[in-house]
Amino acid sequence: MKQSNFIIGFSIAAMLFLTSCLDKKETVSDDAADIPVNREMLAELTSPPHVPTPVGKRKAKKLIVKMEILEKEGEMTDGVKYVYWTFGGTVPGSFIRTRVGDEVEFHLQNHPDNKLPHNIDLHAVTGPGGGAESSFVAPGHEKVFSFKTLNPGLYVYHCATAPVGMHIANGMYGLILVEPEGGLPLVDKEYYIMQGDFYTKGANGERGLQPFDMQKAIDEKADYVVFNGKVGALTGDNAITAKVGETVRLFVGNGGPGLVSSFHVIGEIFDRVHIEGGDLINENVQTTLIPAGGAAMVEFRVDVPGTFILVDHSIFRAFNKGALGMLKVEGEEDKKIYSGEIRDDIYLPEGPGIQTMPTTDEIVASEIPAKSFEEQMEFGKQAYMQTCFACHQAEGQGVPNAFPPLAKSDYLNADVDRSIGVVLNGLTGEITVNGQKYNSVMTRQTLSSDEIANVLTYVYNSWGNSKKVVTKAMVDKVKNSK
Ligand code: HEC
Ligand SMILES: [Cu+2]
Repeated sequence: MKQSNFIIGFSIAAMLFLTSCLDKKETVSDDAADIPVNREMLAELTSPPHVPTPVGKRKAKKLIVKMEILEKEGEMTDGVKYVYWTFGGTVPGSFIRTRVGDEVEFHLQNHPDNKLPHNIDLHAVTGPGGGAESSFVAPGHEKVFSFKTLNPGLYVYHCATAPVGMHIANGMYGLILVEPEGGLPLVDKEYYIMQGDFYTKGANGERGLQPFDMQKAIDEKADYVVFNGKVGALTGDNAITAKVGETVRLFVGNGGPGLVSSFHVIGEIFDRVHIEGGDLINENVQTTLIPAGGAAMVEFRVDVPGTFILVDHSIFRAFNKGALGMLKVEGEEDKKIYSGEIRDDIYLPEGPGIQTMPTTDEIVASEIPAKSFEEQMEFGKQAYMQTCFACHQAEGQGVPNAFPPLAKSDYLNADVDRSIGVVLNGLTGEITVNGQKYNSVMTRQTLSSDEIANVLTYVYNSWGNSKKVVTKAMVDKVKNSK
């Protein structure tokens, strides 16, 4: 009896001792208030997708941040204009990089040409409104306030002027990083990416200057969901890059205003994720959830070359609303890690097994050649909806900066044999379609000569194209000419 009392007493004491130790650890942020600052420094601010130099071992400082608000017209996607409200002239706004214990003197400048007052709420601030109450600034004015960075992490900042949702929807958000003492571990490449949803009077793709649509925003029916403020901000020539063997850190935020992001990189696994931008690290992650008004630090090593597609895995947003970016990795292939296509076999479930069929010459049993133009169109449409639709879209309109249009395509219409070749063999490298450059990959389509004739006849006789008829003989001629 006595002994067990003693044991209980002892373990309670031990627990108290342990918890008081844990308490110590968790009050790190209070200690940060006492970190002394020496000297002043003007903060380096960068536009997305770039980030300022790491803080490394530098001591805490009085860090002067000068952030200018600009209301300016930009392009949401080809032919679609939008008036963005910005911190620093970009969406997302300039990246701010600090370390724990810095005393940030924030200068918020509202350009005299702007029409509206704005302010800033930084989630890294401990204080009323995250700074919003002290920073409300009219056009042609500058407000100054100061705060000490107490908690390390990656934080969102945004405008909080009424109607708050509208200011955020127009692009008023960005990221501020507070590095821990000694800095984050160094990596080879760092990039800044932020998702946002946009609501326009016209439907997705409707041309001209599109005003903000409050009702759609309230209903959370986004016309555009994009990375870095516009469709294609991170694709083609704007893709972020790395070399095989390098480590990459993405500072990913979500401005919202309405939607959460299921952030994923096709063909990569995140080695480490600072969940919600905080201290907790999860490893070996496929998709990380980034709340509206939240962030994550995502780290991985790139092991093989190729184009890796960044998406919001709420996948219609990626392929139909713009939430698609690219990471282009150059370097040596490693067939151990990824083989590439080894064989293309025909699989016949009723047959004796898998038969090797190196090319598409042979005709799949079920296929019957079309007897008339109408039948070619009908079969062609079926083939289109099964194979081409996913990339080139229902009306052949394509996806800006990713998949070229087939509708009214000058590239398609200029040369039938070349187009047959594209479907037969696939296509890589830079091409120009209707004045826009594409530099991507179309894989070889496994279709028979008849199917290729039908699908191209359908494409040529749809969406304002040149109405050519493609026959099996024409396809075979191209096939045998190489
Ligand atoms: C996996 C996505 C994908 C699929 C499926 C696909 N394509 Fe493509 N296609 C592309 C890409 C990407 C390019 C541009 C390649 C480049 O940049 O070199 C392209 C280019 C083309 C071009 C030349 C450029 C133009 O716009 O005129 C034609 C013609 C074409 N595809 C036809 C087809 C047809 C017909 C099908 C269906 C049988 C098809 N594609 C299926 C992705 C795809
Ligand atoms: Cu604002």
